[in-house]
Amino acid sequence: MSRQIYLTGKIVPEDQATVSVFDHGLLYGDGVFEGIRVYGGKVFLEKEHIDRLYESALAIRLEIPMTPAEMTQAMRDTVAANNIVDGYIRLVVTRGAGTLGLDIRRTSNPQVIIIADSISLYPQELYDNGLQLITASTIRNHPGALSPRIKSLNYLNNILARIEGTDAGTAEALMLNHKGEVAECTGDNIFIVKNGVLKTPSTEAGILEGITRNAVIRLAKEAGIEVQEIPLLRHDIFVADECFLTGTAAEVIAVVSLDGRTIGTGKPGPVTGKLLDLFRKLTRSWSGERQTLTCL
Ligand code: PXG
Repeated sequence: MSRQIYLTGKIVPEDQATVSVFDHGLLYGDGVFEGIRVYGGKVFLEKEHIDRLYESALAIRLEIPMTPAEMTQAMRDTVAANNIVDGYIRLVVTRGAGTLGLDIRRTSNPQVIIIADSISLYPQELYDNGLQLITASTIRNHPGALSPRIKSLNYLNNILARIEGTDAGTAEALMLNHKGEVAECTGDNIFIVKNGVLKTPSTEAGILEGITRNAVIRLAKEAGIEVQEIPLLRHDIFVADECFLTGTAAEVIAVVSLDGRTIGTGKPGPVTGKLLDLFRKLTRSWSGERQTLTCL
């Protein structure tokens, strides 16, 4: 069956969901996006994703031509039109069609695209045994050049690092920031566990403030686990007891080696397992009563 796509005001079959070749989203990667999960027919952490989308847009001075409430409704309508129960939403807002120049004043009609589809996860084997990482030589964008906090359509920084991982045979790649500190992976945030304390880079490290990251931090605090958002070095990962990644697609997944060096026991650790369990409980109950996270 053909997918039904929301495109700037209406839901159309995918072969009719087309944008201009003059759209600056295509010409310059000038736009923003979100990747969101649907669990039990309900959009997961809907408000958090909508807020981040509008913040990303504000940061690039892109005016989204609809209110957050209208965007939320359009997203729900697209999920329903595609009968998605457990799946994935890709929300894209482009700058719109313009001239072959950079001037945003000569663009018009930002395009809002919402795709609701099934999702392909990492293979189960990686959840059972953990994944391996390499450190990419491509550093994360300098926050003063293009802030990693903006989820923009310009993902070449991440793609170049991901290629390095693929070449090395790993599913993800670690990116350092311009100071040589651990930033994040190409599409996932990173955590370590050391002596029972959960540690992850803060947003000052130049990372995307992941919504799964924030949910895991809150779940950890609720479970009485100490959480520190602090600068981390590769050294901290090498000597960690456990390491794991968080992301919309990955949820929570253990990392068992970095650059060929075994982390901890070389197997997914107990704190990672507990947090994955808590996260799965949260997502499984999403269509039911619990649709907020309390903040401690
Ligand atoms: N860092 C980066 C650079 C990301 O792009 C995350 C961390 C995790 O953030 P969330 O909010 O998802 O917990 C991301 C998210 C994809 C895809 O199709 C990538 C992301 C999200 C959804 C889909 O590769 N990246």
